[in-house]
Amino acid sequence: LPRIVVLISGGGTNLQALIDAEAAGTLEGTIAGVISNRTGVKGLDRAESAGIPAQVIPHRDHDSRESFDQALMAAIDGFRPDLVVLAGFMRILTDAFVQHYQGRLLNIHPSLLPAWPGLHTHRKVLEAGETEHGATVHFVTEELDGGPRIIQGRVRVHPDDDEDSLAGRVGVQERRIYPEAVRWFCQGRLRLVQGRAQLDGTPLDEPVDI
Ligand code: 3YE
Repeated sequence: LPRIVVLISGGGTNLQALIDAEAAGTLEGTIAGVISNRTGVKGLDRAESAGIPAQVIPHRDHDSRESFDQALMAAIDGFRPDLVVLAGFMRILTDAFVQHYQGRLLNIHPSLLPAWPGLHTHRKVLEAGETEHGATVHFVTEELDGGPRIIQGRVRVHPDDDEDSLAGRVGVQERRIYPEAVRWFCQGRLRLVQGRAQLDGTPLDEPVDI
């Protein structure tokens, strides 16, 4: 089975969705390790409960982004992954890191990219009066939240929504689309070819909408 390393910074709800998919036999890969840049987060308990080796690489132990990323790469490569999955991992990665895992590094972002890259997406969506919102899985490139998109899940914005209600509804979509994208990768159906995402050999000009 393809080996997956999951990077987290917090609660690990998307990690849990991947753990559940593996347990259900639908992931078609195995989570070989979990790495957090923060100690004491709930995602580490989720890994332990599932019997998955977990490690902490605190970014605060490093005085440069390059040094942290090199330590992170060494830890990740110790698990010999075929795929690295960012699941609520909150660090901007260096070009050297991104290039090392080119074509085997995925992220999930809580907006319908290319709309609303960066932080505080639910607040921005509400402030802009948008009626639609969602989540996107994409290949990671040097540009934050700018890599080729793979799959999106949409939600309607309700007139009485606040950031929390919106985050909850978007989270449901995240936990649906991330295991699906990881499954495609593990099946060998999802690839990055000449900087473009391909599913079943067909370039994805638009992400799959489910
Ligand atoms: N790095 C690159 N390209 C990408 N990291 C992520 C996606 C992605 C990536 O597509 N090159 C905002 C969080 C960014 C931020 O400024 N973070 C701080 C640290 C904040 C903290 O530690 O709490 C920083 O300096 O990195 C994953 C999502 C990153 C979100």
